[in-house]
Amino acid sequence: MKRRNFIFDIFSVGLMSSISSKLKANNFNFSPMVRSISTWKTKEANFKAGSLLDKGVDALEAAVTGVAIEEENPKNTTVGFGGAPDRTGKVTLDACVMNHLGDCGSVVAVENIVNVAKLAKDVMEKTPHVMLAGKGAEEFALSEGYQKINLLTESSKKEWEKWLENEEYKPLINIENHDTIGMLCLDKNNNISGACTTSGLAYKMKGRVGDSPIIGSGLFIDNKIGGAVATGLGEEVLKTVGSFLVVELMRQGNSPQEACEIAIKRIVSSNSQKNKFQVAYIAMNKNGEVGSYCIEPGFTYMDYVNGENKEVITESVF
Ligand code: SD4
Repeated sequence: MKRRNFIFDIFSVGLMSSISSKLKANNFNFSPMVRSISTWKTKEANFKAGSLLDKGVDALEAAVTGVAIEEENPKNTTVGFGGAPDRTGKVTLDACVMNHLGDCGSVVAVENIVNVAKLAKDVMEKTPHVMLAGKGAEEFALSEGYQKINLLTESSKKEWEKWLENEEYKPLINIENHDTIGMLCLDKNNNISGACTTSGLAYKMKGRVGDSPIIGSGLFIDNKIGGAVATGLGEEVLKTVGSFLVVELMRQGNSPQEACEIAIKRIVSSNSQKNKFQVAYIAMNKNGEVGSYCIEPGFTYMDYVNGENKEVITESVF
């Protein structure tokens, strides 16, 4: 190599690394931050995920470990163990996961297994399929060493028996009765992944499946753009493929906040029942910016960033 070229090479390498560290210092298109957001008052779960991200755990592992806290919490009657049953008294769970590579896994209408988000991850990683339903999902779980557990707690059973007296199905979903957990995590490698897990709507028809385990409705990730998760009346989220819509709106240049607002307003404008139900989205983009919007007041989400885990009140249409 000629001396001039050699000097030029050394100079250009030095210049590039100084530019790159300036970009990093200014946070320009580079996000060494970690962040975790999750639906409703899922404080402990979000803190768990956020602390794992801080330790360098990857986004999907952090999300699945975080949401497991709610799946195992008998007091959360919308997720996992202690979830409200369908109208025949059976607790059936739905969950899905999606990672930064665009791989996803899902389980629907699963009985007797607590950690269904992890099960969805196992479907993604250990089977040639994306979705397993009912008995097939349960058998797969048992073959993977999951424990068979009766998910109906005494208190959920009592509530269901009370419900049977009138059998009125009015899923007025809001803070009083809902805490399905959808979680989005951004890890140290600037990868986004997510998980969503629920027992669905209390006293739903046998066999009913909502948005939560449906990729694109309950959860969607595109690692080039960002991710979104939904909670609320699943039927309304399914009709607009809600989480996919939020991510596509971000792709078109909208901020996470703007994307959630447009997607929620689309549901409201095409719905004659308008304020009779709740739907909420939370979203995060590749730069770690977040947003959230809902139909009815009352929805909050957890936000872990820089070691701090805060509850954030979401603005609503009404
Ligand atoms: C469903 N979207 O099954 C879920 C319910 C939910 O908080 O989010 N509850 O329709």
